[in-house]
Amino acid sequence: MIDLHYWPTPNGKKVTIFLEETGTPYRVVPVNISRGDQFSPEFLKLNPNHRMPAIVDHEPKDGGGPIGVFESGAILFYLAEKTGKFWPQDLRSKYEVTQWVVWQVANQGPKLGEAGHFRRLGDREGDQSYAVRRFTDEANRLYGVLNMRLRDRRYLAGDEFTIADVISYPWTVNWQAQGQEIDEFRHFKRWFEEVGARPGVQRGLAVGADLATDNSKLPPEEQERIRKILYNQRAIPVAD
Ligand SMILES: N[C@@H](CCC(=O)N[C@@H](CS)C(=O)NCC(=O)O)C(=O)O
Repeated sequence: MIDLHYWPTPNGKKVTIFLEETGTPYRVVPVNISRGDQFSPEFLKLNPNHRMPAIVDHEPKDGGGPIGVFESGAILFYLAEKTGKFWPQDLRSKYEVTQWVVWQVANQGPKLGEAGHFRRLGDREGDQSYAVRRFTDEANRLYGVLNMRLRDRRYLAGDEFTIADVISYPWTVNWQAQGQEIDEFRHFKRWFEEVGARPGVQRGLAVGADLATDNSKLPPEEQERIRKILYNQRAIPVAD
């Protein structure tokens, strides 16, 4: 059995989509990031970077003790290797997929995350117009990269649905909040609709819907408390 340390955000949904698509049994362990669960001593042992998702596989392939894995890209490589699904292993296909998984975690995730962050912030912390323009433009550039890539292939790595699609899709669901217009990206839109229609993807996206809260509907003091947890993070002191 796999324990999935999870909260329903785009990074978490990358893993639920994989698990639902492949029918891999798992158990959700909620990590309420608005409450600060990511800083608990137990979670820090699993991921010193205090971010979900993370997994613990209690039945690893080598027959040894439980294995913990953090970082969504590493988790998808691990699960794809374990199940033999969505990561073809011939040399050329393998690296076709690998480079797009790494592209997602190094480019699409961080930049779209910052686009959403600064666009939501308003002027609470002063004038954000440069940051909003910078990250909305970066988001636009990255949708352009997907659009160009999908112009002449069905999925990101070719004819087959792979972990490159699994990892990139959940970040595109909120294209409006990232300041984009989907009709500008015709080839991307075709892929977005096709991937979004897969039942496994829909099930994966829905996991934890009961856990999610719309923070913008909470009382102002509660919103402030959550902002302090999420947006004022500095190094955790380490004992000598
Ligand atoms: N590069 C990491 C990013 C994970 C990440 O940023 N997770 C966010 C939620 S989407 C988180 O746990 N945030 C907690 C916090 O900001 O304290 C991955 O791909 O797994």
